[in-house]
Amino acid sequence: MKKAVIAISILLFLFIAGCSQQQAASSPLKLNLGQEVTVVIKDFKFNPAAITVKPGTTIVWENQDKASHTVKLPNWESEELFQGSTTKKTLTDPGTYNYVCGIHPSMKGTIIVE
Ligand SMILES: [Cu+2]
Repeated sequence: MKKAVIAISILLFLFIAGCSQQQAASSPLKLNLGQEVTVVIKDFKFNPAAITVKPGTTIVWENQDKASHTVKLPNWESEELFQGSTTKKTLTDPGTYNYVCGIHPSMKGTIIVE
């Protein structure tokens, strides 16, 4: 009886160890959920213009200009941001995201998700 309990315990341990290893292998990326990075829009510039973040980071853009701006990524555009307003976007897929202001396309920024 005691041997059976020990055998079951060992099997259970191996099973759990196997499961957690499999999980680690299938999700190599650690998401940075809840983390925020702020980009200030001022004098018709994104500041900082280029940032590198971990997957799951939320980017917050804050417009301090009197002029309105937007944040236009390849697959998403914010609504018009008036002075003092913010918008945010969470990026989970690794890659390089070049973006512009939809109203003033000469304003450029880059987010690298690695
Ligand atoms: Cu603009």
